[in-house]
Amino acid sequence: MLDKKLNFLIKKEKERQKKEINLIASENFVSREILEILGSPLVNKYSEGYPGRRYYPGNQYYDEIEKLAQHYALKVFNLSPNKWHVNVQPYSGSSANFAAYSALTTPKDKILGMKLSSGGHLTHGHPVSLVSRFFKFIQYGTDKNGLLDFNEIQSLAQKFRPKIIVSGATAYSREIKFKKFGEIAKSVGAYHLVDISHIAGLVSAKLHQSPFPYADVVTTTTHKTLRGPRSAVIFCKKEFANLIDKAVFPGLQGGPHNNVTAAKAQAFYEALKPSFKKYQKQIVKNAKVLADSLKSLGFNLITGGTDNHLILIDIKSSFGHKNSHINGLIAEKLLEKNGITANRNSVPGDTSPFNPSGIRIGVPAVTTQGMKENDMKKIAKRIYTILSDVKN
Ligand code: DSN
Repeated sequence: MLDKKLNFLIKKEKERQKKEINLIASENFVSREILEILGSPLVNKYSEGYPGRRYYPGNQYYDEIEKLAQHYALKVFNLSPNKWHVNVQPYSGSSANFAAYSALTTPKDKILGMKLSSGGHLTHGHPVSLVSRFFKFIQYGTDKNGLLDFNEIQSLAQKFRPKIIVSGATAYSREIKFKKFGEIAKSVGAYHLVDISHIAGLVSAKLHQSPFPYADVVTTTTHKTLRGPRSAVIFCKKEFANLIDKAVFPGLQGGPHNNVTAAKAQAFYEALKPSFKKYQKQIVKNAKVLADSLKSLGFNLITGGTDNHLILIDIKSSFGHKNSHINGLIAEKLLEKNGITANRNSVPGDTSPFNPSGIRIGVPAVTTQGMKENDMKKIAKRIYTILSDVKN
C-alpha cells in the first residue's frame, strides 16, 4: 500500500504539473513509455561493469539493453561506431562532466570553462562545485552584449594552456560556434569537451551546429530538449573509450541505474523518429516568436533574441528601467504565483546567482504539450501582465 502522505504529495505534484505553464528551459515531459520503463522491475538489478564484463550474474538482458542504448545514441547524432564510443551509464550531467574531466586530466590540471554568471554550468568551473577542488579552472565570460568573445577565449587559452577547453552552456540563447572552440583548443594542444545538455535535441535535428566534428568528448543530459529520463551520457572519440569507461565505473560511480539506461534507449529511439525532428523545429519557431513578442512588449533580452530553445531576460533593465527593483528572484516568485514556472538566472555582470537580475525562459516543455506560435504570443502577454503591473 502506498504511504498516504506520499500518495497525497504525488497527487498534488501531478496536479501542479498539469496546471502550470512550464517555461523552465531544462525541463520537459517524457513519454508514457519512458515513464513505464522507469517504473519497471529493471530497477531491481545490480550490473556493475559493462556489457559482457559484469561483476554480477544475471545480466544477459541488461547487456543487450545497454548495447541498444549505445546503438541508438550514436545513431541519433549520426556517429560511426568505428570512430565514436558512448558511455550510457552516467547518473547525471554533473557526474558525466566530472568523469570526463578526470578521464582526460590529472588533478590540478587546468581547464578553461564558461562562467556560471555568463551562462555556463556549475561543473564548468564554478568555485562552489567540487570540480574546482580537483582541477584548476580558468573561466571565460561573454561580452557586454552577452555574446561569447572568442578573442578573450583565445587569449586565455594561450596564456594558461589548459588541458581541456569546455564549451556549451545552460543559459546562452545564441548558436555556439563549436568549430571556433575546436580551432582554439587545437591551437594550444587542449582537448575540446562539449557539454550539449541543453541543445542536444536541436543538434540531433541539425538545427544547431554539431559539435562532433570539432570535439574529443561530448557530454549531454538526456532530459532536456532530448526529452528522455533524468540522466546523462558521454560520447568520446574511440581512442578515449577506455579512459572514459574507467572514469565512470569504477572511477566515480557504482552500478548503473538499469531502468534509466533502458529509458535512455527508448528516448534515443523516439529521437530517431521524424516526429522528433518536427518537435525540435517547433521548439525553435516557438522560442523565436516568444522572444519577438516579449521584446515588443518592452522586455530586455540578453543578446537581443534567440537561436535555440531559450530566452534570457534582464528583468531589472526591462520596460526602459535602468535598475528596476524587480529582479530575477521577485519575477520568479510573481510568475510562480500566477501559474508560470521559469527560473531566475544570472545575466552578464551579476555577482549573486541567488539574487540575479534575470529570468530564463525555455519552450521545450510547452512545445511537447503541443503549443504553437499563437500560444507563445499569449504567454508573452501573460508574462507582461504579471511583471509590468508591479510598481517601481
Ligand atoms: N540545472 C540545469 C539547468 O537548469 O540548466 C543544468 O544542470
